[in-house]
Amino acid sequence: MTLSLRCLTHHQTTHRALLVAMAGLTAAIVGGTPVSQAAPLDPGSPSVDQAVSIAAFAFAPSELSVPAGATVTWTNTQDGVPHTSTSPDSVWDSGVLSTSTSFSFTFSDAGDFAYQCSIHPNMHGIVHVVPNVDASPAAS
Ligand SMILES: [Cu+2]
Repeated sequence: MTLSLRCLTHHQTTHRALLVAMAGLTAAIVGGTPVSQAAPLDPGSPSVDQAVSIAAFAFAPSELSVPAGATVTWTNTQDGVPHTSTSPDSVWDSGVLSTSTSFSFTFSDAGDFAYQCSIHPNMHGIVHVVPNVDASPAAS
């Protein structure tokens, strides 16, 4: 009985070691994937949230790309001037953002979403939402 118990223990140890090795391999594959963006994607989280500041009567950056599922947060950093982040297609509307207030919107669908400040219609921005491609290798 002692012998068979030891074998069972050995088997479990080997199995666990194999799992660890596989996890390391997966991490190596993901880590080796070329990343074109400056901020590397976190394999554990498909969302890459972005921040847009509103200052000097402009959105900064006025143009950005995010994967579907990402949340964009606009923050009015301009002293004493209210702004909005408003989709003309009513996809979102921040309402009036006074100084130092923020508004967040999560983009579920891919597409190009132009927006403007409803108070200052000459302020324009656009969010490019790209399809969220799962970079992790298929488990087989
Ligand atoms: Cu404005």
